[in-house]
Amino acid sequence: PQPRDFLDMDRQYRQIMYLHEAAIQEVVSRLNILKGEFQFSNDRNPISAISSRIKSKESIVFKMEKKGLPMTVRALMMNIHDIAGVRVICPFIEDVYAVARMLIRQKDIQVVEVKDYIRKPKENGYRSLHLNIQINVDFSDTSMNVPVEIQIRTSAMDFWAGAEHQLRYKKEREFTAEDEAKLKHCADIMAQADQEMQEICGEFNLDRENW
Ligand code: 0O2
Repeated sequence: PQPRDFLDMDRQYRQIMYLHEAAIQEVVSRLNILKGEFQFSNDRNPISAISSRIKSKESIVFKMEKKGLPMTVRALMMNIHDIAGVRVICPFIEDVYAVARMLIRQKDIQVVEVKDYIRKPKENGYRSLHLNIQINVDFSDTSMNVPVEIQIRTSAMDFWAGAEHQLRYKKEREFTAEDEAKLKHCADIMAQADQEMQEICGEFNLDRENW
């Protein structure tokens, strides 16, 4: 490649990142509106926390490599759907589904795929509800549908996923089968706690089926 090609690639990469940053702003803003609405109405809040991230360059390259894809703009846009990531933490399991419904019914949000790792946890015990959506973003002279991965989970699920992620990426020590089993056991404890908390929530009449 010529030096000018490098400049072109860099510009295209920054453009793609900007598109996704704009989409994150849209989604986070809608979630903040919902969160604020529940604060205002003095009801309990199904949203405890909202965070977001743009996938790092390293993580993108690693994923493209894993999928055996060429590092082109087209391949990137077609195959990596979690460049923009938004995470929502909820107190109770049913809140996770309630928040998902609130998002899905919004106009100009299209659901591309739902991965329910709560009803069907991953083998290692990972639980979370993933919504792969496209949100319409207006720019100066055009509007575009941009993909965003929204992960919605309880605090217990988030505690486990955060800790597991840290351990998995520790370079000093290989992840053994025994580690996997111990972590799976912890995931089961979290799932049990979530279940019992949900039951208590029901007993206090805090379930809101029409949310
Ligand atoms: P990071 O650092 O969060 O960016 P696809 O996107 O459909 O090609 P993929 O990547 O398997 O396939 O999608 P999936 O299953 O929806 O998972 C994507 C993201 O979910 C991961 O992103 C993690 O954030 C989270 N995740 C999935 N499985 C696990 C797990 O076992 N443990 C933890 N801690 N998180 C998990 P990345 O790209 O792996 O990482």
